Amino acid sequence: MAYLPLLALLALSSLLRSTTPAPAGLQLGLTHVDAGSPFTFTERVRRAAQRSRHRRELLEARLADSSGDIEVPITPSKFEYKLEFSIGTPELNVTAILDTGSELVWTQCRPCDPCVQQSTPVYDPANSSSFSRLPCTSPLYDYQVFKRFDPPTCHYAYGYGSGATQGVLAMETFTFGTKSVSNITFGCSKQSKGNFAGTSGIVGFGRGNLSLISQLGFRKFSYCLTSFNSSSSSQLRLGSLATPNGTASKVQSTPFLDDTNLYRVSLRGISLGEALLPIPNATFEYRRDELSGTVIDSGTGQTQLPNPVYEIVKQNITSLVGLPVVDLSSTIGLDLCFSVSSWPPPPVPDMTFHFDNADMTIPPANYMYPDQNAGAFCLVMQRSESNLTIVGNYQQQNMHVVYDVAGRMLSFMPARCEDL
Ligand SMILES: *[C@@H]1O[C@H](CO)[C@@H](O)[C@H](O)[C@H]1NC(C)=O
Ligand SMILES: *[C@@H]1O[C@H](CO)[C@@H](O)[C@H](O)[C@H]1NC(C)=O
Ligand SMILES: *[C@@H]1O[C@H](CO)[C@@H](O)[C@H](O)[C@H]1NC(C)=O
Ligand SMILES: *[C@@H]1O[C@H](CO)[C@@H](O)[C@H](O)[C@H]1NC(C)=O
Ligand SMILES: *[C@@H]1O[C@H](CO)[C@@H](O)[C@H](O)[C@H]1NC(C)=O
Ligand SMILES: *[C@@H]1O[C@H](CO)[C@@H](O)[C@H](O)[C@H]1NC(C)=O
Ligand SMILES: *[C@@H]1O[C@H](CO)[C@@H](O)[C@H](O)[C@H]1NC(C)=O
Ligand SMILES: *[C@@H]1O[C@H](CO)[C@@H](O)[C@H](O)[C@H]1NC(C)=O
Ligand SMILES: CC(=O)N[C@H]1CO[C@H](CO)[C@@H](O)[C@@H]1O
Repeated sequence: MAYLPLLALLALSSLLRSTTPAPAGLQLGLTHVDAGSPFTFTERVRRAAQRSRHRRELLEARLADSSGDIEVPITPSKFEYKLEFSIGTPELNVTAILDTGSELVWTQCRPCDPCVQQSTPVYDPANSSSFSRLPCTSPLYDYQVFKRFDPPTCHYAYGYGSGATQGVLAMETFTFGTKSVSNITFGCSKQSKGNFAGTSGIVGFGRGNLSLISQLGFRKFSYCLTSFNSSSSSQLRLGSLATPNGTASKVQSTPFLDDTNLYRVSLRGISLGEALLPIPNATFEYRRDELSGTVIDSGTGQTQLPNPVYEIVKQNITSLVGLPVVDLSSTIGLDLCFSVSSWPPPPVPDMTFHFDNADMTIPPANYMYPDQNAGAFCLVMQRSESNLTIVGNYQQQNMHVVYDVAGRMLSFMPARCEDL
């Protein structure tokens, strides 16, 4: 049986051939999971803080064990943005999570037991003329990301921390906006558990061959996330539309490092204003077989910094702000807040993440959070016990972020995402 995974590897790319030529580019709206919710601004920050922590646990578990069967403590949702599209013929509208940290595309399929609650009707393959199940002999069942069954079964299983999906592999027509693509390979989930924010499933935008971006044959995708407090939706662009805009000097690019499904980049240092923080650069180094290095993610809200890095950032921000520190971790979920008695709080400089060959400079609004109700001014980042750094989406607001998957390059530039 040892030859099977190898066979799966070799055969996979030829198995994943959707037959309708994909359009040159696609543009889709992205909605934050808390958009339209009754939560106050403070509650949204606290919820994002909680999700971010759980998301880190999920990514860490995935890096430690990539074989699909992952269990971390019971948690709320670990995802941040969702998109809309439709499945089948006739089309059924669904919403699903955008996940740059995984590759499988799946949706709940009737009959399912247990099903998780979703806000749209559950897709029924019996109602769709374009559904076709993959044969049980398909080598895809042995694909590396899936849990192995012994003896082999005609089921896939894929884990998301406390959540999971299990079902059959199939092909179906997916319609994005007005553009339909037939024979997308997906997981038809017969058993789902976890919190998927009321959506029908997940669309993986990871680096693997099963991800939507790979199946559509697009070389790249991008997103532009509107302000955290904005009611406007954000944008996801695929293919030719995901092109860096603006003058060459504003576009910064850093290569993706090889290795995992996750989008790894090389972070070298952090500056506050003009001052490079005294962080030993070995702290950011990527050491294989260790939870280390840096990942850029759309599904993590708040940037996760290794404890020694967090401490240096904290000390420097504390001396810059010069206000009394208050612990609001139980109410806002953030570790570093300052008590503000007169508004506005003192100005802070831009922060720069120095990546290999590229500087990501973010304005104060992308890392400090003023909460007038709580009388607090807080750093929107979290400390991590591991050495893994995750650049979260709060830090990526109002930036056009291009993932050139085929060219192995991350590019970004400031943008007014609401105006796109
Ligand atoms: C993905 O597909 C490419 C060719 O399209 C192939 O070279 C590569 O081995 C495949 N990767 C996996 C993990 O199957
Ligand atoms: C999709 O795949 C099915 C099963 O392999 C095949 O019968 C059908 O012709 C394909 N559809 C298109 C549009 O190529
Ligand atoms: C499905 O979504 C499209 C695009 O948003 C919309 O035009 C259409 O009315 C929706 N169909 C149903 C049945 O809700
Ligand atoms: C599936 O088809 C049945 C019978 O036509 C219909 O009652 C049901 O609403 C359909 N369900 C979905 C999810 O399309
Ligand atoms: C750390 O700094 C040293 C000396 O400046 C340099 O040679 C090395 O390449 C740096 N390492 C990283 C990972 O940036
Ligand atoms: C949203 O955040 C921006 C930037 O921090 C700020 O200028 C704006 O006033 C905020 N809007 C609301 C409604 O809080
Ligand atoms: C983080 O990396 C440092 C070396 O830079 C090492 O001493 C430390 O043990 C690592 N921490 C963890 C939790 O792996
Ligand atoms: C790029 O610039 C053009 C023209 O200014 C604009 O229409 C388009 O929306 C911009 N796209 C992005 C991703 O910024
Ligand atoms: C400007 C400033 O406060 N810099 C400090 C940043 O933190 C390091 C480590 O605590 C100090 O050595 C710097 O003086």
